[in-house]
Amino acid sequence: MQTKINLDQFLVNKEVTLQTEPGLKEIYYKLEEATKKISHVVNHAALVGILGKADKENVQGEEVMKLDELSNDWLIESLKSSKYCAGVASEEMEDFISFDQCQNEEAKYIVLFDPLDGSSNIDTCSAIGTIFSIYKRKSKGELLLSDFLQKGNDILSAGYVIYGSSTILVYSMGHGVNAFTLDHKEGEYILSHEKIQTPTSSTILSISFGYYNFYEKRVLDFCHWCLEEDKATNRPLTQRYIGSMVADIHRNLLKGGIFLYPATTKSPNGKLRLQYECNPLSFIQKQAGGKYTNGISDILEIVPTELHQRVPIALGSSDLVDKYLSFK
Ligand code: P6P
Repeated sequence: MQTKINLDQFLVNKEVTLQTEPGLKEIYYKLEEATKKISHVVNHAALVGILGKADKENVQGEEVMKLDELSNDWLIESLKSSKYCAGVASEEMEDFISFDQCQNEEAKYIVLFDPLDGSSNIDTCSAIGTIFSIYKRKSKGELLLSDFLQKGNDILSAGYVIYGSSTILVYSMGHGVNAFTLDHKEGEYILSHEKIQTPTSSTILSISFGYYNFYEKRVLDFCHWCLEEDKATNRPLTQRYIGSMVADIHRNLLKGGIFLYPATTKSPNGKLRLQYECNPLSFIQKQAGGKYTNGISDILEIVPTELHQRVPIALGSSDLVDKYLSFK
């Protein structure tokens, strides 16, 4: 019987980054605290809805709020209580928030998150997720917008929590990718996947063909290549698209595959946000041996110009990303 290791024990005993950045342990404790609450309420979403309608209160004894607003508030509340966190930015909020402690020297970190990505899928019980990234602040004193506009290669740590048939926290601090499954009985994240490496090749293509008529030629050429029959290269690929990025990315991380949300004639920058989705998930891919691109260059090298900017993205198994990039 394998010895159970929880996330806190793993961070203290195995995460080398904590030797130079000890404050990250508390930041992760706060992320655990908030995402355990989110997991509970997401797993009872329908009940929350019913209770809210009948008694005007949800299972948490609070005024019913949309689950993504509730998740956003819980993440802010938890991170605000850490002396190491100077402030946060959320995909749900226009501007970043500075915490009272931001002037203190210990408040070295900032956290950006999408509190409940894919929340439109919650009423059909599809997997959704929280996506986060942690940077060291660059400024002294008051937090500045520039602190939140650092490129993805400056990420100190990033990850996501997928709320599906299990709740799994996947993270990296630049020394590989590890995943922890929430043991609801014990209320702990337990190590379940160590040193994840995404397969270099795969038979999974994740893209929405709803925009088929709005994609540029190279995207369609790649898709046609994926769907051609060629036994030697295991084609045609299988098409899997959930419409919840964390769910699509997590499946592909473990099984291999390529996920694309390209630019379209209607959305020339695509839909997905650089700071809240593309950078943290590309950071994870990089650590798991996968590849990631905006179709032209390294997403993690893009210097953001605004907090909510969008970028086209393709990421996953290196062979498939290389093939995609070979189409011009
Ligand atoms: P579409 C969810 O709204 C999301 O931000 C991602 O999680 C997901 O990959 C994408 O949008 C789905 O977008 O246009 O296919 O509905």
